[in-house]
Amino acid sequence: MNDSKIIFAGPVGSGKTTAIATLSDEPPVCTNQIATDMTKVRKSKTTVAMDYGTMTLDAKEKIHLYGTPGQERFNFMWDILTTNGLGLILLLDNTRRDPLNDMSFFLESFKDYINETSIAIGITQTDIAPLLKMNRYQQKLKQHGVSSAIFEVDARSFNDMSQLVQALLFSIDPGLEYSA
Ligand SMILES: Nc1nc2c(ncn2[C@@H]2O[C@H](COP(=O)(O)OP(=O)(O)OP(=O)(O)O)[C@@H](O)[C@H]2O)c(=O)[nH]1
Ligand SMILES: [Mg+2]
Repeated sequence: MNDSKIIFAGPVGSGKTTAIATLSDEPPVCTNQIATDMTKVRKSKTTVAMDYGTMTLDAKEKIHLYGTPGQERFNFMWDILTTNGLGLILLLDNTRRDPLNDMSFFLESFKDYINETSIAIGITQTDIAPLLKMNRYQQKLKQHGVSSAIFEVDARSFNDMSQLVQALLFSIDPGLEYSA
């Protein structure tokens, strides 16, 4: 797999598939299947393997976007997809019961990858459930020893998602620029 890739992770319904569809230059590849379990309560379809899209960096270089399945039972894909790459975008769904706990879970699950690369965090669905105080997220990040940009985003918004990608790229190399 190409080195110029970004991984999207986060719980079911946090907007990973939507974000890749929003950002991708080409129609994305997705592996959404009808949900047959608890996931169904939240939405009808869920990713079972991965999402894939691309975007152009610096008018020349392509960045490959990979979305992971949110369901833990597909977590073998998390390891497969986090080989190499530039960094991780963690999407958290603010309507879930405990988004701070979700953040801890994913920081822990992707710990090695985050240590080797970089991370940026987007909190979605804040139009439905009001955002917890941002400093609660910052404190939790600190407890994990992680430094990350963190924004309220809507995965359906190109502007929001490209801001998040830019923050990730900036944390890797302030010279990298994404030409939206
Ligand atoms: N209201 C609102 N809806 C959002 C926002 N961000 C994403 N969505 C919607 O939330 C849903 C997210 O679904 P997906 O993109 O399939 O979520 P996912 O993270 O890929 O989920 P899994 O593949 O099951 O892990 C979609 O219906 C989006 O349109 C937001 O900020 N506000
Ligand atoms: Mg998905």
